[in-house]
Amino acid sequence: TLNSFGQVVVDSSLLLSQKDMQWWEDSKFGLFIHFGLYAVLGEGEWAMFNKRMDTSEYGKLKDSFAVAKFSGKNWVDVAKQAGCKYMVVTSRHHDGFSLFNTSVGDYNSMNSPAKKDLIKEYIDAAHDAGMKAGIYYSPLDWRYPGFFFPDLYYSNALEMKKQTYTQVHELLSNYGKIDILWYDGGEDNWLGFAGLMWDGGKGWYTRGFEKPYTGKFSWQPIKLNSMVRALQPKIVINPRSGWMGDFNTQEVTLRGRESRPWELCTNLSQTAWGWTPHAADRMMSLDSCIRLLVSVVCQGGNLLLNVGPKADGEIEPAQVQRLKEIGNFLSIYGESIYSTKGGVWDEKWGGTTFTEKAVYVHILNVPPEGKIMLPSVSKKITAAKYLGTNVKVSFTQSEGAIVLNGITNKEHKTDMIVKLNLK
Ligand code: FUL
Repeated sequence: TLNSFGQVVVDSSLLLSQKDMQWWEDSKFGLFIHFGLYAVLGEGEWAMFNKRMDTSEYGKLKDSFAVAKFSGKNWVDVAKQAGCKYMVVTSRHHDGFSLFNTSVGDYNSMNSPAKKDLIKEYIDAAHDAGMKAGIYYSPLDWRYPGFFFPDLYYSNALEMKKQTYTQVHELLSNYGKIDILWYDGGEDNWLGFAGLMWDGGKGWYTRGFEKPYTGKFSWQPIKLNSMVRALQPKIVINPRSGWMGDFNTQEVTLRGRESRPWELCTNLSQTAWGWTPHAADRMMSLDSCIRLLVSVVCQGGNLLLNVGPKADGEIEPAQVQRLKEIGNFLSIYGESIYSTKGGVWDEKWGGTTFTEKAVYVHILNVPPEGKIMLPSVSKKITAAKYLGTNVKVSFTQSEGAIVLNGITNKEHKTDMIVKLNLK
């Protein structure tokens, strides 16, 4: 259960039960939304850091944050049309600007021309639509010089930590039921991060690999998440607070099957998580989206696909269109995705998903001899057809194996799905 930084606190006492995780595991597909001041600049959500902007310079973006086209309902509608069963929206990224009504300072959307609590509008709309609602929150805040060096900048470290406890408390108290808490940048080992570190505008430091930080300025992730469980007992928590969380995250690169629930997050546009002017030009094709979703689900994971709305709060029509196309695929073939378990996976041709009643063979590449061999199942196969058609597929079932024959690319689609009915 190592995270991408190599370490998380492994402690299973706060974990949700399998039963309480079931809806999340069945969901398979979620919509991630990165929105904040960075959308105004259009250079990605890391712009403040990448351009070495200090808070007063970057903070000016607040005056243009008007979100004239923002509609929480619209975001939720887009997710629904995409076939997503849950959403995760940034309430505050590493730049420290909050999209909600908070008692911590005035660096938030209430004090911008937007004059609204975007998180409230989003959560209300999600509740109305029966969409599972998740919140992304970054404990890490670039506004605090020395964020990488809590042992050198005590007061900043303490303030940042206090802010995290207060804001997480607000987010989980003020909006009713929250289904997912998606931390980011709260791994407890910033001191172990190698390379060049920005000290909030005061200068740059180089640090080598060191041990994870567990000193007194640590977030104390067990304590933090005990508070979370007390406020929202059934909330699904990711591992980026420094505690292992209820599932593992993979980011952008698909690493494949894991021994516990897992989710791949990636971006529809191959630019940045926050909006850029090139976002629509660099979107994944529909084929790539479907292949990715199928690859993830055959290996037992969830896909959390991101879009970054424009500064005015609108998700670009071209991106909405692509999401709808995915939704269209799911409206026809969803039974082979939702509420299934991951089966076999073979880079060469594809993989399987299964339920009690069926095995779904996802053929992403037609094999040369038109033949696919699968490990056998204890139940009897009563029929084999291309999903959504009446076209039969010839097969044999023996004790050792299932063999599908005569698979051709005649009717090749991105994902040819053969449904094997089980009895
Ligand atoms: C990363 C962040 O640094 C990115 O900006 C983005 O939010 C991604 C989902 O997680 O760690």
